[in-house]
Amino acid sequence: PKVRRKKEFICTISDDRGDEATYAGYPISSVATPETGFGIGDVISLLWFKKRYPKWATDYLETVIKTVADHGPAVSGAHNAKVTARAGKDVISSLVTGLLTIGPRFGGAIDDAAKYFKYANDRGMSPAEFIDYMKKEGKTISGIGHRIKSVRNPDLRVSGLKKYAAEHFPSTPLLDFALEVEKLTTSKKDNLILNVDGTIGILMVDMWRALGYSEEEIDGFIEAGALNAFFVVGRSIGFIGHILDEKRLGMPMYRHPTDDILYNVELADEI
Ligand code: Q5B
Repeated sequence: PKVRRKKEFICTISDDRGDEATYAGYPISSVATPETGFGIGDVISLLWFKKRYPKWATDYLETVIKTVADHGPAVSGAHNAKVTARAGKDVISSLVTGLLTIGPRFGGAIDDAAKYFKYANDRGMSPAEFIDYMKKEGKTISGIGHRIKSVRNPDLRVSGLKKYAAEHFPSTPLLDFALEVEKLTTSKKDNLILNVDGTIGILMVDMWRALGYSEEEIDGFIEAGALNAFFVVGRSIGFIGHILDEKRLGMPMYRHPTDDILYNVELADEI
């Protein structure tokens, strides 16, 4: 009998063995040129989720990418990327230092927002019970809160995403739940709004449910980190912009002013 050689790698998303490589079965030429009607949302749905999504869903993916592309030079990641570029490093090194700041507080709360809001909603918790549950767990609510945005200074990116969903999604039950949670959190503190990370993650769950995915499949996407990946792809565009800006401006090496640092050093004890 024939014995198949054990393969070291398995690939289920693309194939480069023919004349032309394919994305989930679609030849690149049928995806890449404008006249074929595929956008970057289609490329993502093919390569990340191995499905061709309807236009309302790929347009949502593209809306997310465009929405998170940049939020100015002051945010954690852009700051890191700028400082690194000014230390004379190349685009890739500078980009990576920016990306490494994406995490639970900055830009990387999307997966956990989807996870915890979905968890609460799946179990029929009320908004108040959810807030209580997170408090008991000793966790801040991912997707809630913003450093500068608040009820009085609303985040228009969030308004844009909500408007898109209202006009194009079949329904938004998880967003509706999150907005009830937001009513309670903002009644305690003005800046505890449903933020851009939270809105993206929660609407992604609503999108996947409307597309017919099972709860297990959606949980799998969240556990794999697929949602934060949207922030990574989108914000890379902005970080690269800031890095090129530094190089264009020929900015010198950055050193933080010492008068902005509280030096509080005591003589170390001897052991
Ligand atoms: N408190 C975002 O906090 C921030 C609470 C909370 C319960 C919460 C904070 C937070 C969850 C993570 C999250 C995504 C760190 C944010 C983004 C992209 C961005 C960024 C940009 C872009 C802001 C003060 C008091 C404390 C806290 C309580 C705060 N958040 N309680 N659940 N979620 N959120 N991140 O203002 O009693 O005084 O001790 O961690 O979703 O990253 O533009 O900047 O596009 O680049 O610094 O938009 O909300 O306040 O942390 O000192 O908290 O509020 O327990 O209570 P702040 P903190 P107390 S979007």
